[in-house]
Amino acid sequence: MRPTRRQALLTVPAVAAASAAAHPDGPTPARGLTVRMADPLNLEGPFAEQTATRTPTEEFFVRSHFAVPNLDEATFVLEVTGAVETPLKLTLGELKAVAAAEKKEITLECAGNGRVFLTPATRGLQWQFGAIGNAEWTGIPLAEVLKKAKPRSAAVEVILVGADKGAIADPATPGPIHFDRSISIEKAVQPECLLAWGMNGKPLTPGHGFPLRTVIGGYYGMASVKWLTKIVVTDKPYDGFWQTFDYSQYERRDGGLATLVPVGPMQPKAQIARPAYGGSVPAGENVAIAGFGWAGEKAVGRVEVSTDGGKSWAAAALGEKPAPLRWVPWSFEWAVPKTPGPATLLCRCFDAAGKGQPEKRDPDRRTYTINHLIPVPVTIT
Ligand SMILES: Nc1nc2c(c(=O)[nH]1)N[C@H]1C(S)=C(S)[C@@H](COP(=O)(O)O)O[C@H]1N2
Ligand SMILES: [Mo]
Repeated sequence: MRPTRRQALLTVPAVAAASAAAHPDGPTPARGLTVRMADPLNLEGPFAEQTATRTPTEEFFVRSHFAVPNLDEATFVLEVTGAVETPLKLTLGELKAVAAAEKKEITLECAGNGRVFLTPATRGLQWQFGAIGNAEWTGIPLAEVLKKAKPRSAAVEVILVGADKGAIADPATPGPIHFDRSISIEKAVQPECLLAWGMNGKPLTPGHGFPLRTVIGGYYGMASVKWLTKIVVTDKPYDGFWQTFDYSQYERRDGGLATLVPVGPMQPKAQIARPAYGGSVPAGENVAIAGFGWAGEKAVGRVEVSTDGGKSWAAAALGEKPAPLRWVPWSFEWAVPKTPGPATLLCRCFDAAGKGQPEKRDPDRRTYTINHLIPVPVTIT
């Protein structure tokens, strides 16, 4: 039986419901992930238990539209084709020799993170707070491979194609299609766009894209294509399934007409990890409210907390020096009132340029880019 919306929301992610064998990335970790979909396996990370800045790989959310493709490192080839002077076919060894390996800490947030909080309820995976994680990725800049392939002067976009594929019923696809996404050539040559084979110092796990994926820093997760086997440089914008039917929003009004645009840059957002959503706090004591804030391509400027449902706000203390592309931990010491009863906590993030979060949900964003303020109910006991 499907849990109700309310149950799904209040479920504490203790131990995954899937058997250990069903986990593509080894034994189910003790701290547990929540299964948002069993087949293909989609897992939500235990955000309420996230304490370190780096998310351990076994607690990192998994978002896959199709079954994990079975790729062999020994026979793996990355093809670079389309509007380039020099089409390439690179083995993993050849790819690694293109440039010096780099390590970059980058936060990935699924564009649907927080979807369970949308009213009315929408279709799509009902993520709460845990479709986000921060890892150290090892790879080379996508720019280095593009430089080698020499994009033609007319090139405008780079399509990143995954090896996974399947047919979708609604809206129907013309048979099985791959997962793919395009990004502009301007974004593709930025240093935060990696072809990565390592995650947290180890080879990618099957669920996270073994043996090669892209990590497109500052963009929502859908751009970070896993199981990357093909790069197509194009001289016109791509209108593939994953940026028209899916992962698009009404961002523009061209001549007053609502115009769909592919979802792109991660927006400023902060989330409360502790106290947990729906949890309780002891009356009259000091309690740490703690969480993470991020701002995509920009660094976090500040995070603020409200313990009175948004009437008043105070600055949270940042646990680290903020930097672009990765989240920053924050905390706030709350003197909990002496009277038992319900309380509503809120947090909000501003990027270094002062851009904050919208108070209310903007329906133009369909079911993506969810960064309006989300009240966290707690009970003072
Ligand atoms: N090939 C492929 N790449 C993909 C996906 C996919 O289904 N197939 N899902 C995307 C989405 S929507 C997200 S949010 C991220 C999640 O990365 P993760 O599973 O490593 O956390 O992968 C992206 N890359
Ligand atoms: Mo996603």
